[in-house]
Amino acid sequence: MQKLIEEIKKTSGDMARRGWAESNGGNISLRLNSENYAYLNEFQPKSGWTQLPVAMPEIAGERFLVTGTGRFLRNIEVFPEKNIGVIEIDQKGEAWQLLWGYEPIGAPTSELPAHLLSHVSIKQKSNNQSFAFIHTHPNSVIALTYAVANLDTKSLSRLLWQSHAECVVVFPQGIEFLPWVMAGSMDLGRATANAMSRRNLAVWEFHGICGCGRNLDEAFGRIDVAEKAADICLRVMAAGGAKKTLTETQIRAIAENFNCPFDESLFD
Ligand code: 2HA
Ligand code: ZN
Repeated sequence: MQKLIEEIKKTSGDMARRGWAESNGGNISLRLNSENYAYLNEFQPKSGWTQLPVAMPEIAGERFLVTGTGRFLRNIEVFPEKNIGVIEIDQKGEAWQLLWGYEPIGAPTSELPAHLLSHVSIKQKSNNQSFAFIHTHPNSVIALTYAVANLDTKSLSRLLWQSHAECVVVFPQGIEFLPWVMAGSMDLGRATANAMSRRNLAVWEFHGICGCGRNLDEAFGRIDVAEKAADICLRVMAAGGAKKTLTETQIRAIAENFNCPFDESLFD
């Protein structure tokens, strides 16, 4: 448990210092693997069962470390037990209860539908090897959703692949673009989980980005590279627009060189 707390402190502190997590913006969840169960088994549940908005039998019985609603990511380093909690899903995947955290009282992030539904997707697609999901508010990714007309998954993926040569290696499946939907809604949760079934990153128009990974470092790293590419892209636009760019042939060559099978359909 201490190791998990250290991991989430590192990630949340980095997110806050990068300016990705103003006020209570951004949230993190980590599906716990069985190594972490022993510690938590000693705890009495701290709450009754709260119904999930939809049944998720795929994650029945699973435990998640989740940041708290209304809590600030920048405070996790100082008071982890107030700002994060561990929830357990019941044996039918229909409800959650609190095992630890959110002191003195609290609940998981308002984006719980996006987190849990995405965990269903990433557990399946990774053959149970992916455990981390992050949602956050990085400036350049958000600004790009205002600055570029008619963004969609193809144009956004290509724009970022072209803006920074690392991108096709870090997110060869591209980045899903999700048109604006109300924060915290089931619609946003469903759309995000659907995106996570085929990609590791999804942009929420006018709002932020989500990323998944085997662990917090991988999820964070993917978002970090996408944000860097968005920042470069905006700087190029501010400098009068691209006079040249990485070509499709060069992007293909990079993907091949690093052995990254990428989503060809994004070049159609
Ligand atoms: O937790 O980021 O999208 C605050 C948010 C909602
Ligand atoms: Zn948000």
